[in-house]
Amino acid sequence: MKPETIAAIATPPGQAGIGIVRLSGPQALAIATRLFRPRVPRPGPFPSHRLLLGQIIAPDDGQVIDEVLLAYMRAPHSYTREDVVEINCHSGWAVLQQVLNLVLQHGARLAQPGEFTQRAFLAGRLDLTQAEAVLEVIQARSEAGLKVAAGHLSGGLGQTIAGQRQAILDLLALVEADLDFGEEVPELDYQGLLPALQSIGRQIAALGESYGQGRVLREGLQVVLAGRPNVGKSSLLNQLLQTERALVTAIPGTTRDVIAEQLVINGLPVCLMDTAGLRQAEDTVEVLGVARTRQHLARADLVLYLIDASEAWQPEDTVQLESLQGQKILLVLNKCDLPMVLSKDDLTARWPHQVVVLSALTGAGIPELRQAIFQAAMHQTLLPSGQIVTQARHYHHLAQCRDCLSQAQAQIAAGAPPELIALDLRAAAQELGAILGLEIGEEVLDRIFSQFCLGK
Ligand SMILES: Nc1nc2c(ncn2[C@@H]2O[C@H](COP(=O)(O)OP(=O)(O)OP(=O)(O)O)[C@@H](O)[C@H]2O)c(=O)[nH]1
Ligand SMILES: [Mg+2]
Repeated sequence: MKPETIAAIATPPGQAGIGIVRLSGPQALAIATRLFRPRVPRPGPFPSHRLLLGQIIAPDDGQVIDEVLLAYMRAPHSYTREDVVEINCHSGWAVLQQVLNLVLQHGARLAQPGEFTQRAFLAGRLDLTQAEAVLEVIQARSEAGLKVAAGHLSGGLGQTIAGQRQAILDLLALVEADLDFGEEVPELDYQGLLPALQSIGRQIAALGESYGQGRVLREGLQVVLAGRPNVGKSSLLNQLLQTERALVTAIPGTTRDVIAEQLVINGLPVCLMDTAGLRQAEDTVEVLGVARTRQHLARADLVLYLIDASEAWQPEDTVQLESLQGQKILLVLNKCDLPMVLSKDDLTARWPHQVVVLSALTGAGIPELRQAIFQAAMHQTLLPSGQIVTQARHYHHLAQCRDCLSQAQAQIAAGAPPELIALDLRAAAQELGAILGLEIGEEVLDRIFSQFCLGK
């Protein structure tokens, strides 16, 4: 069966200079030539990879819908490897909708979200990591995130994974040869496979571990401002954002709800959350506020714990800090513009956390804080391959692969039958294959591509 021709508006809704209606499939050119009248008619076949000026005209009544630039990309030299037509219209709701309706009336059907990219994947133009990277590029919220996404799009991660998969398959081939032709080939030294297996296992584990950093690049670092009331959390939020976003008063318990704002530090996306001061709350609203603070603290990638430098150390801070054990904490010694009762040394002597001294009021120490936040996010050194995993799906398969490889090593060490070793190696290779989109179910593919926008 011939594939259907799909069409969608590929640009976001709203008024703008240009909006694009995109078609892909065997009927794309036939539909376009029925609706498009070029300014300069040319004999011969429709030129590929050229922008042509002309009009979109409704064939029924001859009404001119818009003046457009049309590009035809002949298969297989297109995004989907099918015939693709892009009609660059003026971007307004009515124009784009009318052009799309005409296209649909003349034989195309409306594309599902992500269906263009899905076709590119199914045609083998992209592996699944690259197809997923298309969405990652679109959604990137920072320079650093975009850089990683662009690397994935150009196939870097896919190649790394494919290389590891091939290494596992090579080992599997040795084991299978031993199983099938045991008598005819020299005996396989199973212990001799261990160093190679360990090396692959280490690389897979390192790739999996990069997900911590990858998730931050993709979703942003979740930073929570915490501390007793009145220590200057809201003031610090405002100072970092350079706006008067949160209310600041000298009354303890001013902030009740969590205020979340985005900022970018050295290209790193950060979600900064101001919270209600931690104390034995007095009224219902404050009790709810403190409970909410605790929820956000539990999910934080980094806690900025503020302490008022103009006051003596409060036992409550000891309690709060101890309750945050196991979390990544930066101690912020605020109000350094006032006579300081507490010093940086007092804190470093007592706590294992990094200390930044600043004034949320004057802005002194803010560059140092920004740097410390960035360093905290980038604590992991990049892998030699420079690859970072940003998708939970990839992380999951890498973890499974790593377990299969460990299992294979354990089997070899225990002198288990080769059939069992082969089983583990095959499973490990399958996990990496799933990342690349090999041997993967339609349901999983649909789920991946349904996250895309229409027209991509
Ligand atoms: N001198 C000085 N005062 C500050 C500084 N930071 C905050 N303050 C003052 O401290 C008081 C409390 O500041 P907030 O930012 O509202 O403190 P908070 O931690 O958000 O307080 P809650 O919302 O009640 O938990 C205000 O009067 C601020 O002006 C600082 O660096 N220096
Ligand atoms: Mg506040």
